[in-house]
Amino acid sequence: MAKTPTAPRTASGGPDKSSGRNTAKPAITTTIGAGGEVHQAASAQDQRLTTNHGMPISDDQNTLSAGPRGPHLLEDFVLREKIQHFDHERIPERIVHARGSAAHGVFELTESLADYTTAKILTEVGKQTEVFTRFSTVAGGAGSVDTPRDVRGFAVKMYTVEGNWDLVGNNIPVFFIQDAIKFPDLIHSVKMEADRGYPQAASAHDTFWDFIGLMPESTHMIMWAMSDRTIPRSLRMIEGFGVHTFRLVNAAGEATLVKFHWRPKLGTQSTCWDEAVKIAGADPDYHRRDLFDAIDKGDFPEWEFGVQLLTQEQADALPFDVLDATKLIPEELYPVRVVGRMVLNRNPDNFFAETEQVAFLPTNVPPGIDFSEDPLLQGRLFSYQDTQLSRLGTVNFHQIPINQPKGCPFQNMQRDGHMQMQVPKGRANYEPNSLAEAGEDGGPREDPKGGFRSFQTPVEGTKVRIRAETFADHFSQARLFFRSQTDIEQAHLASALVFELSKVTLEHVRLRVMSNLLNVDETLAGRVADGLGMDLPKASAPAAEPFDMDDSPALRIVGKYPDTLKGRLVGVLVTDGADGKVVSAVKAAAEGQGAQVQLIAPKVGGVVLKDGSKLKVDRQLAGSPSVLFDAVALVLSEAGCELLLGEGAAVDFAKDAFGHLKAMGHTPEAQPLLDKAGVVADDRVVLLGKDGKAFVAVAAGRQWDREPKVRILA
Ligand code: HDE
Repeated sequence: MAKTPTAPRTASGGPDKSSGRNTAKPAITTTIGAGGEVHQAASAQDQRLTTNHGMPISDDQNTLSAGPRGPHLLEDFVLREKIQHFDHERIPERIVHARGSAAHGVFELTESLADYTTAKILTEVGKQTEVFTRFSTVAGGAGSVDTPRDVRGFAVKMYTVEGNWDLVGNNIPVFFIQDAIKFPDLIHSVKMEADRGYPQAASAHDTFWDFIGLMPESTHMIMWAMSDRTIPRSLRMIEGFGVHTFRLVNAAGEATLVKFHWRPKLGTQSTCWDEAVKIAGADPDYHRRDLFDAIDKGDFPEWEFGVQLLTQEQADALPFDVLDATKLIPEELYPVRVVGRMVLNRNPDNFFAETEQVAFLPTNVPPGIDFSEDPLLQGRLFSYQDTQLSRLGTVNFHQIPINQPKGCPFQNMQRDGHMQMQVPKGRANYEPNSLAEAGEDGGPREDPKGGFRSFQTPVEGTKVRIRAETFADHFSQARLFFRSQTDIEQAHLASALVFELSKVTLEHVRLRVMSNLLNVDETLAGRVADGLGMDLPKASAPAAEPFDMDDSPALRIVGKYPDTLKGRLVGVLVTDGADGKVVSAVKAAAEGQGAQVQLIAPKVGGVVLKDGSKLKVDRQLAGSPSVLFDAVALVLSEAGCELLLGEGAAVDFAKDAFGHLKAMGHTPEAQPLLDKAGVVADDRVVLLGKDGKAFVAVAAGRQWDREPKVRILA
């Protein structure tokens, strides 16, 4: 039986960040071993460096050699162990979702779903359940950048009292394909091309669009993938969706169909495409850093947890099949009922041990939650367990601390295997057994009542390889998505298509994609064709005639997010001779609205203000382009501005802030720089007053009507 794993703690009770390092002042470290035994390291003696087998090391700087200038000796087990361990540090990265960032937190239920499910996590209001949530990009490798145009994974492991519940979702509620058997093809097509090994983390290339054009079922997801959803501002600002239809099963054995949703309290927010591209160079770890920093500062990201519930009869009455993962259920038809919340409040102590080794399994559901027959989900139920075996290398991956159930014990008759960490006692490794009759421990037993039971769906059929006819409509919901967007979002979506297809070198591939787009919306197809400078082909023949649905405003981002600076970063560019009062006023005003503020100067050592005092700054200008901030203020002196006119990084700072539609506050002395950068005053370009109020009043959000002045959209 496993004991609850406990993170190493210092004597003061906080996570011990220095554990295992040679610190000047040794901490008292308490750890609980796999067998439950408590280890305490209290003295400097116990802080000493040892081999993996506990032998104290006298010299970690010099290899054992035959004389000071002689060859190394094979007997140096200290060197061999260290180098050999290092040689084996890497494990295979995930085939998809390789690049991820994660955090610990809690889930709390706010409304009981006891009428629908027996799962305790969904019935015990107020109970806090530990969670570990990993966000990811899909296509890029583990070392790729954070801001490609890509779907984001949103995987939550909830350590419930009835076993782990892994809700392994994405930030988009639908998927590219309907049947799991197409997944390897989809992923091969989007990853770097097989012969040339590029592009990394980008869908804008031949093979991806070739596959997409030939798979019209992907069209709805393509609408989402080309929308601003795939260039998020922050992982704290993305939605999460379980994607598939699942079942909730209540005490009477009745099932209700359910879709799961996570909604960020900060709203769903995005970057501009040009901004995302530039962030990739300026800070490849943009999202990872943002999440880590926010949690580190105590600014904990939070999501609402919601469900869409419907009976089988209600599902049958819909004009699409709820088992088809390329379809969503419009919230206007079945509203999202918010029944809980998740707060991420602790960064991982170790990236590899936790973020890399966490293994999500869609098969992890507590009793009372069950799968549907969605053919994509059915395939996933096999794939995840399987992939962990090659990634983590053993059937015992569930014993890795981050994967162990924390809310309850795990115990069964499975034994041995690579990396067995437990020491099971006794000889009851089979069942049934009658060892208890002789006074021995007979081990755990099945629980026919409380244990997991599959919902008894009646099933009958002929063995076939066939796609259900109810899956044939590939375009109606793509149309719904496009037509439900605001003008700004439609323009971004069309421009994204133009950008991606412009990177496609095979003309017939572009034409085929456009022939599918014609079935979505003729104006969209026309705008894309125009942007590409190509004639429109004939529409492809749809497998089922698309139909119009009522717009779903819930599918928009623009206009929906809260008008707040909370969770946002404001950059203040200062020069020598600047007015310190203005700097302080802007900082106080922005912080008062919940923003973080960073000061930037031409030199990291800081600036000398107008009154002769020295001001420390956080960043140096060349390494801090405005793409890293949500709004910027330029507090320049006349001489400082004069100097910056000859500094490309300063001109770009202003030009990009304007081009990315951000709020800009400035002192009158900054005007020459704004002029050089092509900044034209509008509602979000304001003079900085003594109190910073005018600036913070406009600092949240973007000046959308500026966009047509700075770029040509499709
Ligand atoms: Fe995954 N997916 N997937 N996927 N997926 C993996 O599992 C797979 C799908 C998702 O942070 C892999 O542990 C198949 C849909 C996330 O560790 C692998 C199919 C959705 C993560 C795998 C799908 C997802 C993965 C790779 C088609 C949204 C990252 C490493 C049937 C609902 C989890 C791993 C993390 C990871 C297979 C489709 C989400 C290979 C076969 C649909 C968030 O098992």
